[in-house]
Amino acid sequence: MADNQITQNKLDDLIEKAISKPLVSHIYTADPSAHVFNGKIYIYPSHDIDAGIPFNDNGDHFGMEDYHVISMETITSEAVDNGVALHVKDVPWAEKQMWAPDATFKNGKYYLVFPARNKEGIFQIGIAISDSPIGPFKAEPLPINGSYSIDPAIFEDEDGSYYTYFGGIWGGQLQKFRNNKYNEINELPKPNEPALGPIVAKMTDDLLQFAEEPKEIKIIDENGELLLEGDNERRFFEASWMHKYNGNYYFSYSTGDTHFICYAIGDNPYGPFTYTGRILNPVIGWTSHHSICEVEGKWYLFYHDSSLSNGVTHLRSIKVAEITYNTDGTINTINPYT
Ligand code: FUB
Repeated sequence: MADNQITQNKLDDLIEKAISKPLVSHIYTADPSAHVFNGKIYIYPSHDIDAGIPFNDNGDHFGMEDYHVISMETITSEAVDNGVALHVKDVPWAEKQMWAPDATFKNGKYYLVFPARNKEGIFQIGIAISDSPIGPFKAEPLPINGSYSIDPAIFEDEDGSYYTYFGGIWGGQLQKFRNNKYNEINELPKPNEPALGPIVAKMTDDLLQFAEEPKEIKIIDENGELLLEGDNERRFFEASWMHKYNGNYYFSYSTGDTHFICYAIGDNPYGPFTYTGRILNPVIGWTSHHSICEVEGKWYLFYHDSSLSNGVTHLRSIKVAEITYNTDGTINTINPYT
């Protein structure tokens, strides 16, 4: 939704009709990655602040500096802010812009995976470790070798393998990379060319490095053709997430400039994934970002909007809504303002 084009009356009406309230309202939060650890819900969001940087297409106004972990005893419980879990000043390789993180658990340790710009202004992805799901997390001295771009989502498959999905175009810099190599002259494909795909890499056993060369994921249409760059209501923009439902792999993502959360289904973690539909219609605010998590046998979409800040696009709030599946495995689209 083009937040700067909406009238105040329309905004008030949408806020009134919102299907969910912000989970926390004392700070701004976004990009929620939700997990259940030991029977309790933990949400790993970005922590939005007003860094005083003017709005641009590069997302420079998203000047976040730290992460807070939000926890909930149950899906209807009060959401608790557990304080600063990691600050950019404690990440040796990072300079700024602590964007959308995720977390996972293995062998008694919790791993926060997060993007930030390095001292040369290039986004990379780092790991920080804690004994507790709420941190504090200690950052590794260097980013993951060969990592780039934004929005990492780490997925544990049923065989115990872990995969990190990542990437985002425009401010997320994915268009500067081809075959995992940076070149300043690279730009987005033309509208009639295949869109850039998200990237996936299996992780090493210690979850600190990629175990393989990252691979570009194919998102195809119903005829098996790659989605085109001009197909911006369906093509990948940012905000990767992976979940498994009834044995199928659901890759979900944001279409960015058209503001949908969509999904595509495959039969293995690498794809190809066939575009299937929309999970979430546009929210108040430019960005849309989500995670999908099963809690006590029901499935939930964690997402954000800018209702609490009255439409300020970089001051967002995390929310949750139940998602439902049809018998054919399709997901019913959520309209965030009924
Ligand atoms: O929060 C900063 C950026 O906005 C994220 O990395 C994107 O997914 C979008 O939500």
